[in-house]
Amino acid sequence: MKTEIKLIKGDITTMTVDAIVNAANSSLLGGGGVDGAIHRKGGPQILEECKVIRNRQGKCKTGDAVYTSAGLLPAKYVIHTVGPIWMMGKNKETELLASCYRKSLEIADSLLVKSIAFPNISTGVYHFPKTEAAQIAIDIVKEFIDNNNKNIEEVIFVCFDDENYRIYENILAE
Ligand code: AR6
Repeated sequence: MKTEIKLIKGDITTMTVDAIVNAANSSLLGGGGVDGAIHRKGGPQILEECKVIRNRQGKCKTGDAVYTSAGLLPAKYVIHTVGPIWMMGKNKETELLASCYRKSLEIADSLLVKSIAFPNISTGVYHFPKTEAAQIAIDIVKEFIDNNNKNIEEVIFVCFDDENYRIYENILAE
């Protein structure tokens, strides 16, 4: 199977795909940025399911991922992953961000997801440098497609800001 990697500029909550990924925090109880938009537009169902997960397993660790339904959103699932807060590279941020992408892809593949959309995890209020974050995201997606993927046919990077869009455009053109 040939899996396609696509790049778009826009709002991930509008994506009609099997799964969208949320840049959540370890509480899983919502926040600002893309997380806020997903809960706002997806309605209370997503938060209810997040609370069930919290009651079962406690907080979600940085670098880990869980999934819920997508409530009122056009997607089927929301995969919530917790990116690292940038600490000048001293806190295993690179490995943890790679883990976010890898775990999200593993969950998606196990759910038989064919299309998945990622935001630029950790590059907002968590301040991960954008170029490095994009390189990690693209590397992990390519590695997963080449070595582990069974079901995913389309991976879409959804950039909300122009800077991230240009960075992804440049790296993907290489
Ligand atoms: N669609 C796609 N991307 C978006 C959207 C959207 N609707 N809105 C923002 N972005 P951030 P983080 C982009 O701050 O850095 C939350 O409060 C944005 O331009 O949402 O991982 C959580 O609860 C940026 O490139 O997430 C956590 O506490 C990217 O999404 C914390 O923020 C990520 O920015 C997580 O911080």
